[in-house]
Amino acid sequence: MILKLAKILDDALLEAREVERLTEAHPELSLDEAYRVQDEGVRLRLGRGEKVIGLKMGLTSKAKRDQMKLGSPIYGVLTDRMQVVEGGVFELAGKIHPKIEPEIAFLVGRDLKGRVSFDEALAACTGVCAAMEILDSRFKGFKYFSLPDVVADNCSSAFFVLGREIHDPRSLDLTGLEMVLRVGGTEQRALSKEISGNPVQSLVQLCELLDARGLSLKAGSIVLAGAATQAVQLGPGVGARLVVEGLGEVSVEVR
Ligand code: OOG
Ligand code: MG
Repeated sequence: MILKLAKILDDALLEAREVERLTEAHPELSLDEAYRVQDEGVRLRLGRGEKVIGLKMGLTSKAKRDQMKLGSPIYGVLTDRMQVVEGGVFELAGKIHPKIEPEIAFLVGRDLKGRVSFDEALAACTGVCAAMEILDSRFKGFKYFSLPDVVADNCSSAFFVLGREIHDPRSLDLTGLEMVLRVGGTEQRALSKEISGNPVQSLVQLCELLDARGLSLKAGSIVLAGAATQAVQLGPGVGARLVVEGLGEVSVEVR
């Protein structure tokens, strides 16, 4: 069943097509099984030459948990093909119903195994930057799904873009940075503490989630800490630009 479900989502991704939530046909799908579907989906992508370059945390802010009506943090995988160049063009062609959201990303310089403290997580980070994640749920409507659905679907992840300025995470107070995301005429604002109280705490939570599955965070990983505000729908000709106080900006053009 795991491989079959992974194939359904992988085909949807390749064909840019919405599918029914997996729990419609498999209401018994557990969170553990959902992570195995995610693993299998990643394996299919590695088979096509993609490389894992990091992980993303999801639902680490109240704004996101409220938007998706889901309760707890989850993680997904980032591959090299998901990275959009900063200031580059994001093509809507071949996408389903993409949304963009404001994030903070960490560069992790050494392996983090087992459960880690806040200070251990911070000490392992070699850099922090502004980032945006582009979500593109493979599920119909991109409005409602359960935790196992979204975990199986690699937590809706599709693309991400990192700011060019890399800062030392120890040189900034990561709780009070103002984040302003402008998409077309809309504006989303939040302080960075909306992400897990402090985005470093998202790394602590990620290590906990990985450890529970017998996995660990690898040196060299990029980690998206989760969105500070709700995600915003992308449309043609609508640029997206995030400015994070102290970390600079990150933008994409949308066509
Ligand atoms: C789930 C992914 C959430 C975040 O930053 O909170 C996420 C979704 O909203 O579809 O990436
Ligand atoms: Mg996100």
